Amino acid sequence: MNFHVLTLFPEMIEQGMNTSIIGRAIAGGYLTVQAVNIRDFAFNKHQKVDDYPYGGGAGMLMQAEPVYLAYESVEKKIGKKPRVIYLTPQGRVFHQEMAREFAREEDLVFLCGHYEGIDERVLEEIVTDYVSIGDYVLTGGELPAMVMMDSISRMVPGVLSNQESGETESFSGGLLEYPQYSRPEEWHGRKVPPVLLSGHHANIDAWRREQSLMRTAKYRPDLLKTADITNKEWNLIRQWRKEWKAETNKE
Ligand code: 6GU
Repeated sequence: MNFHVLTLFPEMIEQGMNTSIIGRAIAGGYLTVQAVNIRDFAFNKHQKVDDYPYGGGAGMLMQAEPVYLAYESVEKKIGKKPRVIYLTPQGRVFHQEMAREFAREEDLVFLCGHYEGIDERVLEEIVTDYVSIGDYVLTGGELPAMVMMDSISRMVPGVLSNQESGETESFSGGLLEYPQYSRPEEWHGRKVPPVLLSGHHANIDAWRREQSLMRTAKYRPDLLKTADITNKEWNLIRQWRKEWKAETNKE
């Protein structure tokens, strides 16, 4: 996977993507991350890339031409038209399935906006996907681009070891992850659930499944609709809900 990031803050991308698992994947040749400085394509004396919006209004806009030339430098380099993701709160909200799908591309371009946005015409000409990372406003697209690159990377073959494998984690099977414990057996008076020390693997799997179901039902009930849940498990969830309701009525 080759990531190309069109940005006014290339250091932010370079600093942010060189640590931990992503850094290891870059060193191992599974990923490349190239930050393209849009300012390098501002062909005026002051390297200015922004201007006032026609019709008035607050703030400045990024101009079309430097963004286009930065994009074109990537297109020329890779010799094809890649998918171009524009990070914007107006986009589709990013989720795990999108990460899985983007991970199948050979090249991805991220376009990071700043100021009050980018001239609409260059967006119409180069952007293939408008993506948001959630319903809140950030000052620029760099953090969202890094969030997306992180989650896409871990879906790329070779980036995670078998040990770290993406598949048994939160959101696989559509449920939240079960709680985990390591040594010591007791900490601050809190004991590790005895079943985990039993060595009985079927019981451990059953306990973990139940914990996942319980957490999802409690904290993210919206996820239950699309998760793989048996009829027996639905009965269990209904039972818990009755109990939780009884508890809240007591308080
Ligand atoms: Cl992709 N960009 C900005 N500026 N703010 C956001 C966002 C993106 N996603 C959520 N908030």
